[in-house]
Amino acid sequence: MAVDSKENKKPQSEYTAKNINVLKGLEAVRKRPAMYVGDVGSRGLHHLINEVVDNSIDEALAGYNDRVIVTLNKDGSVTVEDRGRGIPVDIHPEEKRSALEVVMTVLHAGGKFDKNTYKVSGGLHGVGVSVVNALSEWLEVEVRRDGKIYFQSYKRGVPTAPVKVKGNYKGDQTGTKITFKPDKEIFKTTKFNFDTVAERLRELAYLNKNVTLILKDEVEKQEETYRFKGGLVDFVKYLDEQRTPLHKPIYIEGEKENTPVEIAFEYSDSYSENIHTYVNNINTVEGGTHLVGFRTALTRTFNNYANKNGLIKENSKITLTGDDFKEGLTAVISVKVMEPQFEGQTKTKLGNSEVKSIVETIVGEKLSEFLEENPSIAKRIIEKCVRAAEAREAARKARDLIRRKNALDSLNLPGKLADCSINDPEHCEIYIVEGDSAGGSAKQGRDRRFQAILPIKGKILNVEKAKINKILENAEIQAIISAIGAGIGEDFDPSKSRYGKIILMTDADVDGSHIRTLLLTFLYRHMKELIAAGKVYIAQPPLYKIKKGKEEYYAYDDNERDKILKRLKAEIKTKGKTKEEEIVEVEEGEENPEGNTKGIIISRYKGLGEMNPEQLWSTTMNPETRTVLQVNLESAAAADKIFETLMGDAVEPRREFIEKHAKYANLDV
Ligand code: 0RA
Repeated sequence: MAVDSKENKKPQSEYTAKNINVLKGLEAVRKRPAMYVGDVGSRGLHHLINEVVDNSIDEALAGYNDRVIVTLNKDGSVTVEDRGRGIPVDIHPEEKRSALEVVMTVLHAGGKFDKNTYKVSGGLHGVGVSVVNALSEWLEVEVRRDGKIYFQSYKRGVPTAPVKVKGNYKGDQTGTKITFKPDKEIFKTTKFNFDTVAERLRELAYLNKNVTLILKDEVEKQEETYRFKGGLVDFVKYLDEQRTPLHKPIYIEGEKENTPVEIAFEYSDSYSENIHTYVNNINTVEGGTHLVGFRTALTRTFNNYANKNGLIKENSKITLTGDDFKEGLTAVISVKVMEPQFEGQTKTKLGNSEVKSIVETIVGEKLSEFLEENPSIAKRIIEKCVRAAEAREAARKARDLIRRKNALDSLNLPGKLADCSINDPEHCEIYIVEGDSAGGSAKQGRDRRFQAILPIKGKILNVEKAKINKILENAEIQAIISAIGAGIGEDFDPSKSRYGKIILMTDADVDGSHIRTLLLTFLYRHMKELIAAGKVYIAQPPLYKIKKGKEEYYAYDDNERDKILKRLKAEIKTKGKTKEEEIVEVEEGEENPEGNTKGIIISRYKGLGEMNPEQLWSTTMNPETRTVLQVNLESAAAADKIFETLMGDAVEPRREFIEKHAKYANLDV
């Protein structure tokens, strides 16, 4: 039975017009997929799953769904199955065809049905399942609703037939099941990564404590179930797994003006601050009004309590400022907003001004109550903040001392910086390069108009383990701060960055990746806004140069090397003069044993310094031909864990992490 049989009775012209609109919509998505899913690489690919899962979670937020199962199928497709109400199937009053078909084929149709839910309306989220459909080779949807199982399938977003009823189901379990195969004509890669999917599902499980999220991998035969009854409290414990907390997490929950607020936080013995904020399950990495409300209430409530209970000695000259409450704080803030406004460079900053006072009021009330009831925890936290205030004072002195020497100041650029000649930050980039010899090549190879080079000597300080005054005394770190020119600590102002791109260029070996991690840790802890604004990049130097006669090729990974080798060998063979065994592969520098010109010379770049300036320019620095990886904070919580794991004190988790990820690491053996 065709559910939308009415459609067939409609005048042909109107039906055709509808279809043309749908095709135009799909075409727009397929023409510029990056506008809808961010990019056509792995990130955009995984966004497809997130988009469908977000819809299932929206059903949970509306109170109708308690379980989502994501299955990575053997054929490369993905199934997302929920126990929500099921996508409506009745005839859509304006479109005059099944609402299911409309939701699946019309851009932005998904959210138009019921306004009274916490839907996502900005950024890359909430573009709708029709986008997933448009970017899939095929997609099948099955809806259980009103006792019937409805079905429709699509090819590249176009229905293959009207919605039909496949059968009936027993019981009263409604729901939606969507299976899609990402289109390889669109995506550069169509291989899903279990860990990437798992990370988002885990995050969603923390944020939605009533929902069970299950991830199944039919290829590798693995399965994970995420369900955290403690919600945000469990999230905070997880984030602080390797730190030593001063107390049990403090949990605050409340609702005002239809805006539910949920917060968990705790203080640990660490120096860094780790706050993760969410609006409607979206990670707002640039913060916003909810964060401001939280900080304001935190500072005021603790200060009031401390004064009232004589916890700050009157003669100590110490006033606790917002910064003193940051040290060692791990917090997760989750708010649900009906009509969120997202602002900022990456549209991940909450703009709704009313949310500040909502959060501020709820935290103010609930936290005062908590402190009254738990005086010993209150005392412990305040003592910690007083120590932070004292350290801040010491750091200020250290900074002033260094500043008197002008070492952090961009007016006094470091001697080894080769600056660019253009003055416009937007078009300028700085390469922070490992080692003087690579730095030298980079200086000669660069386009000096817009590329600056800052060579860094060896391993910079591990900021995860050092106090702020030690960090500021470090010469390499001083050079970076002064070259970037955006200040540090209380003076840090990302808009003052002298460069639009900060590109880290290190060797492709273990030391290089360690140095890169140290640099990233520093930027993440002290200049996070630059990362949030998408200004930090990682250069991708080639791993191999492959030479055949006068021809030269570069390979950026082993796969690419093998492809090039295969092609070159085939070329040599077809010329009929050489057998496979006669083709010699030698390392550059080694003598070619036979003096055989048919030989292929493979050189593995052990370090950037092995490349001459021209090679460095053409493979790694020329904007026309290079690849640079943009560092993002999409999974800031995960990044935080990784930095703590790799750079913190605990040894065992670091070993486990390295062992687990060793197969992905670029180990130079
Ligand atoms: C439109 C309206 C409603 C729900 C949905 C779409 C919906 C979409 C997806 C995608 C995956 N799972 C889904 N579940 C539901 C509201 C339903 C109603 O008003 O009954």
